[in-house]
Amino acid sequence: MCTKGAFAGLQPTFELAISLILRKLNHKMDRIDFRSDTVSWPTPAMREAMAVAPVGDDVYGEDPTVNELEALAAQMTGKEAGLFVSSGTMGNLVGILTHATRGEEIIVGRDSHVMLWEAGSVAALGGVVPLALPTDRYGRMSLDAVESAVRYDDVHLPRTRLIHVENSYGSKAGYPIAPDYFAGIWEIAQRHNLNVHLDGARLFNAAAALNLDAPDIARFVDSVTFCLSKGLCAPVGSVLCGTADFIHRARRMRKAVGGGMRQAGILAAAGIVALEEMVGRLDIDHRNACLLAEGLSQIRGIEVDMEMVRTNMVFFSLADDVPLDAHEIARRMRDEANIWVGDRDARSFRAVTHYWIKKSDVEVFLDVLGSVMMG
Ligand code: TLP
Repeated sequence: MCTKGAFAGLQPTFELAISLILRKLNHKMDRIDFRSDTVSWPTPAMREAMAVAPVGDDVYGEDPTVNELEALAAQMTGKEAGLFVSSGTMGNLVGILTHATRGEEIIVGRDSHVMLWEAGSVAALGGVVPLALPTDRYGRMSLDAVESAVRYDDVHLPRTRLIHVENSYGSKAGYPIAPDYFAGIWEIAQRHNLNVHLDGARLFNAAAALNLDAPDIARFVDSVTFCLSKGLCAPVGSVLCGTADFIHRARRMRKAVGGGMRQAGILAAAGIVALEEMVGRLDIDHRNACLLAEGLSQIRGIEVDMEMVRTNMVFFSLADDVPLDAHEIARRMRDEANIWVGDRDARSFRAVTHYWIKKSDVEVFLDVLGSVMMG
């Protein structure tokens, strides 16, 4: 039976509530999770901002916190307007379907996130045809191949509408691609009257690694989506940015795919903290990734391509003479030391650094992997 007033007199202060939550979480923090930066938890400052955020109905455009986040995101990417979406996948889907419609074609790297990890959504839901090109070691399509892939006007052919690019490039160890590549893509797009969309899930990592500001990269694209919920630690969300007119149209597409949220200011509040407090510290994650890679290269049987370690990801693999497989190694690290690493396939791994991975965790990771490798 629910007794009225059972909690009377129990009025914890806000600080007490936050400290109780954090204490409750602490026992889980023993886990050291390198699988992705998506596993990063919201910071205490985010939880606090979420609790006090002013909210409204965002589908009516009346949530002040969402509006503030969208304006801040637009400013930080050098675009006119922003649109808060639930995920990077939704940002790409809404962005691409706002540019291109059924039967139109997008030119895209064949190992890009949108091709490999988004459930084929642009084709499945939007009827958009991907023309997938190979990429080089860093995630760049050849500019000649892009130019030749643009269709001429013929009733038999899909109409080319968009070039899709990514930075940092996830499947190439999160490599940060320098802006001259995007300038080249942009020139092709201008010549053929195409648009360019950037999957900048980790745009701020790329910019930090290149010692640039995000607009130095995003100026070469019509639209960009970046994630708040990866290295920036927010619990949910991405922002799609572009011209005011583009975002106006994208808002309708977001509604169509079920992405219209109501009192989303609760989530956007964490996003604002992410942009204000977390962008400037990404270099720390990059330094930890470097440290990790250097340590890995000292472990017998581990191979790591140091040139590719530029942001917060380290891809590494097992030498041919190592009898163990990557799944077994990952399982043992998890079971024996509560350290989680991504096993990409039977011979290779991905480790991603983020706010909740400290330098000392990198050292523990190296110790544990070293001993698992020895037997
Ligand atoms: N990437 C995730 C997994 O899906 C692989 C990860 O752990 O790295 N673009 C890029 C470049 C991404 O890496 C991701 C997520 C997304 C888009 C999608 O973001 P979400 O997961 O928010 O839909």
